[in-house]
Amino acid sequence: MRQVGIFGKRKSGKSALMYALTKHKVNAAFRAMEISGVTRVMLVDTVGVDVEDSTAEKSAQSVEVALMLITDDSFELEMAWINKLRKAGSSIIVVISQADKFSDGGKALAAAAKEVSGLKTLCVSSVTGAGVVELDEEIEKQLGMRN
Ligand SMILES: Nc1nc2c(ncn2[C@@H]2O[C@H](COP(=O)(O)OP(=O)(O)OP(=O)(O)O)[C@@H](O)[C@H]2O)c(=O)[nH]1
Ligand SMILES: [Mg+2]
Repeated sequence: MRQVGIFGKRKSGKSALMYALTKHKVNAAFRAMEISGVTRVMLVDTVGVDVEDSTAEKSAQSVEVALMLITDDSFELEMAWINKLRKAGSSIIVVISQADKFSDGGKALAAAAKEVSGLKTLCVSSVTGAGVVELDEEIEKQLGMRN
């Protein structure tokens, strides 16, 4: 099955994002009566990239699209993982996670991350739901499921 992996440090919001994306997917599928959209792709939650022997290491080899979560401006470790994922052949989307915690909605951090990584960067909050639809659309775009 095609896999989309969720990567990030401990407590960066990986599991919450997985739940938010899944919930959005299921709701959208029921609206469209198109359940295939839910089952075609598997979302993979991983153990923090800052944990030794992280499951992220194994997942990095098999995901087609990787979401790399960033929550603050020290994202050197995330950048190292981005390079690793690139080498493994994954497309990568940078996610400013827990965006509701920033007074500017994560915009400044997103600009910095985009500058450094050169990658598509989106601000998402699993609590308010802000950015979830846009992220889902971007994932589908990277998977070639939409233009
Ligand atoms: N305000 C806010 N809090 C969030 C958001 N997403 C997650 N959290 C909180 O952040 C904490 C960690 O979230 P998790 O989703 O468990 O993070 P994780 O990356 O899966 O954590 P580990 O699996 O332990 O590495 C929890 O207390 C969540 O309630 C968000 O979008 N906004
Ligand atoms: Mg988790």
